Amino acid sequence: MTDQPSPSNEQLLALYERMLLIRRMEERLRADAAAGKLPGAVHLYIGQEAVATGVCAHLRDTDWITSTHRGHGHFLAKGGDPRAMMAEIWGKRTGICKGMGGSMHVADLSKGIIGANGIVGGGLAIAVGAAFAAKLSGDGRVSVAFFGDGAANQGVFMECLNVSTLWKLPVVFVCEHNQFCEFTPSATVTAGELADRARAFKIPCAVVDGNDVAAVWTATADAVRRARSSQGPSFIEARTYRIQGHLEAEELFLAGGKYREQKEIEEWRQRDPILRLRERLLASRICDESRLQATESRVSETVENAAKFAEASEPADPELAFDVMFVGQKP
Ligand SMILES: Cc1ncc(C[n+]2csc(CCOP(=O)(O)OP(=O)(O)O)c2C)c(N)n1
Repeated sequence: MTDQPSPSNEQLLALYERMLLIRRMEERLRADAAAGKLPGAVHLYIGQEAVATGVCAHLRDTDWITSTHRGHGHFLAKGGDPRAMMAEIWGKRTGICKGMGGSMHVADLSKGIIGANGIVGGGLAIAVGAAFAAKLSGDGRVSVAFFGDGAANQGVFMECLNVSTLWKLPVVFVCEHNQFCEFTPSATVTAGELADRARAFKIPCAVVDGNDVAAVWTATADAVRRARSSQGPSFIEARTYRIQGHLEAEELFLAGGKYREQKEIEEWRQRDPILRLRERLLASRICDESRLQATESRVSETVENAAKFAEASEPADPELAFDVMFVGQKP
């Protein structure tokens, strides 16, 4: 369709920088995890950066997102502070949740990031609740639920589609179909097309190449416009691929078992969303190599700064758990 909006050249450059930031932060975390420096599990988003970036480019600080156990990319795409996120993952008191949440619970209410979530499908109903609040207050806020293809098999997804349609809530469901639920290929546990589940409620759907940030951007422009103009929910299925393991050091869980072929991973590497945009920027002369190098240096500096900050910070205070989580339960 010709009348669909597409990102301007400047917007493409901004999308590139944000994707690169997510990638380089996670590469750093991958190295830190391998070196045994991180206190908990990390589920990396490498390969899926175009989804969070293309979607969040349309959101304001006052809009809400809910995320998953694979939430670093969503946090950064929504404008979360890289230093505070890194320190949180390191379990430090300077972390965005004072080191009480860790990788799977990064949240920043001031940026509308109402939580990554270790419960698969847990963010769906929270996003719908936030959309209900937005509708009641009539303040034009939009709520976005990021979730995986595995989460789409949870019953709560159907409840959310139902109530958000009925009440015309300003919510966008963004399903990141990255092909796997832990060590299980999605195709073996998922019947039919995911978008058909939303179509059954007459929710407008878009199935897009989740490794093409411009395609994600365009689909989201439409969905967010509908949400802001009180036209109810939308569903976007972004087809992508998880390049890293389900979590770092997954081989310890697999104990020699295998759930995918290396060849498949290599094929998807050829469709890397960042390299694809890089090639497009250069081929269409939107920028030259030197500008991309400047972007790379800026991003490296941010990552280095965040990593140093995290490493040098004080560990989280265990006593704080009784003030913020287990209130009144101190033994
Ligand atoms: C309610 C619940 N059931 C099971 C798990 C264990 N678990 C963690 S991640 C995961 C797979 C999730 O797959 P998907 O939603 O596709 O997200 P992806 O890991 O692919 O990003 C499972 C089953 C959990 N955390 N919560």
